Amino acid sequence: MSHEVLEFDVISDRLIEKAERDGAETMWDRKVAMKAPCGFGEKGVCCRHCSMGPCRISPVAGKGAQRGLCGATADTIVARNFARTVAGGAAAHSDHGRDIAHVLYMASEDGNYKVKDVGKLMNLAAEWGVETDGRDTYDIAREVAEIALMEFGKPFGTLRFLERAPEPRKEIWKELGLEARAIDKEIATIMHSTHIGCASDPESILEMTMRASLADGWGGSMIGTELSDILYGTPTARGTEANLGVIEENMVNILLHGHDPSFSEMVVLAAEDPELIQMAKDAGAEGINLVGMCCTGNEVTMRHGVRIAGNFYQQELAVITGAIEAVIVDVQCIFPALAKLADCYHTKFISTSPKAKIDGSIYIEFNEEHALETTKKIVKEAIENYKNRDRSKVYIPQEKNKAVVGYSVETIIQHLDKVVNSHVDEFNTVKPLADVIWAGVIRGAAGVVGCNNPKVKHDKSHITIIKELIKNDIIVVVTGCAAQAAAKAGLLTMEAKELCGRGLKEVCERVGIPPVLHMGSCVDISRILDLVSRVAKLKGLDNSDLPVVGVAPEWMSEKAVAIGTYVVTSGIDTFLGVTPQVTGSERFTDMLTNTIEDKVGAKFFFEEDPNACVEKIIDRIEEKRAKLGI
Ligand code: SF4
Ligand code: MSK
Repeated sequence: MSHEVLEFDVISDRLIEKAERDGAETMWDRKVAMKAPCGFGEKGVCCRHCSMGPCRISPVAGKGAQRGLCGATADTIVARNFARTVAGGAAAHSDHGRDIAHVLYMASEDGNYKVKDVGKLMNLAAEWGVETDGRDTYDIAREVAEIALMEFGKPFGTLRFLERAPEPRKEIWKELGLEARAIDKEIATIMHSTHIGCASDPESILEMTMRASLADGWGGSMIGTELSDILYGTPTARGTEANLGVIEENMVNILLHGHDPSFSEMVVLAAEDPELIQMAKDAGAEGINLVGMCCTGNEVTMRHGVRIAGNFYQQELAVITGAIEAVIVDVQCIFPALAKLADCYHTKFISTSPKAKIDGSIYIEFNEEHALETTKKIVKEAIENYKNRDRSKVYIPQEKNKAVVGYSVETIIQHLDKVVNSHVDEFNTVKPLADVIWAGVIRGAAGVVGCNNPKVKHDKSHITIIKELIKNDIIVVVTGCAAQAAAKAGLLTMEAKELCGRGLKEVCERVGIPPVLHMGSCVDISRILDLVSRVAKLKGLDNSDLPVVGVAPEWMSEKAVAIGTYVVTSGIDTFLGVTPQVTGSERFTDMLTNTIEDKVGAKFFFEEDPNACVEKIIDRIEEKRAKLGI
């Protein structure tokens, strides 16, 4: 077992040693067993799109196979693989968004799902031209939901939310033919065009990939975020705690992991049920302790303050504490390994989604019609399991940190309003934010997002980059597992202002915000698109003019590649701390890291060293400032 990756996090070190003693296997064991990754796969030059293959291209030019059997070159194969990765990521986010739209469609006054943020519903109805005068809220909600559902398969036209972009950005998309059409259509087009014997021109494959990525960011993800806020409430700033220390010795611990708030909201309700709390007490526990992980952890912490047990790499570690009665999951980012790991302890591993049945798990299907009934049944399973906990196998690290979470765009604007004391037209806008950036008090902004990846010391790149950015007066917004890394490191607190440069520190004090703002889950990167676009529109500029970047220091999922692509296509430079599987094609790599900028005004940077990454980010931000003359 390699302990090289553990220096940064002593908690993990202790738990991995415990796993060894308990005879439990972890990701780090499997990493050692895996040895070196396949060189062809790593460079993206292996194709198995048809059964004449798999074909793989020799890395040495002029030697060995330079084309697949059909004649596909490394450039074609890399481009096709990249496109399919983006299609996979866009499908995951968008199918999540579609599910939320279905839930909004079935919401009712007396049902499990209600409309919590009527104001946001009315705003969206107005944006989409839905009549609201004199109509019942749920009638309006149904019509809005139906329009949202049509965005997935409408035969004509382009996506409605693209209208939210600044005018120059819309022009660029129009000119390049990048305006995304129906979400499913864009994903299907990628799958079709990358079939054997279809597109082989990497330029055109990248263009259709960029268009499909917009169907994620400005389509499925934005629908997911907007409709979740309508149903479950727009997040507001609230306190929580983060890290494995939130697991309680004397309570029934339930770990909630996955992505879909329609499920997690109902688990929160079930865990608050007085009868079930009494049942837990009757079982000898002090109560029920619901804790979150990955993006579901972000969803429930933003809306309910549910504490965060950890991020992606910690899912196994939480089970290894021996104190988790049940891990309950829905979709995405769930290790199938949890089934075998749970068997080493008393933990019940319960999967709930027909889209993610997991071999070896207990399957209790969740459906929205019987939502609360089902989640109560699941919580009961956890309570009944409390008696089976083997106290001799329990070790809960005490480390945890306080955090403030829940900075939706609306909440950020409310905070900014507090410091406005002059013109009425400065209220309810991002003008104060733009003003401090233009004045140079804040040099720029960075969205730090994404996963953990065992190729990188877990959380180390996230934290190194975030700390250096705030030290250099660059305000940071975070989502996904990067947000949880920041929470665990204590960066989502007012106290973190002490780590900032003078300008950012002053802004934090005046506005009353931490220097690192938790904006939610992965689909909530659509909130970042919204925020950046509001600043650009206010200034009559394009996103690409702003001193703003995206960073994914430890990304691993297909969703992250889709995100990176839509962020770049939206005009925002994106820095990746893990190099994507494209380097087998110099041409395609150059397209992503260089020539794409000629088209959309932004590009990818691949930089695995976090300190070098920060230098490049700062250079880029200063370059943008110089161009703006600010
Ligand atoms: Fe080989 Fe072409 Fe088939 Fe890919 S599509 S496996 S390169 S023959
Ligand atoms: S959960 S996609 S590991 S951020 Fe959204 Fe975390 Fe990455 Fe999953």
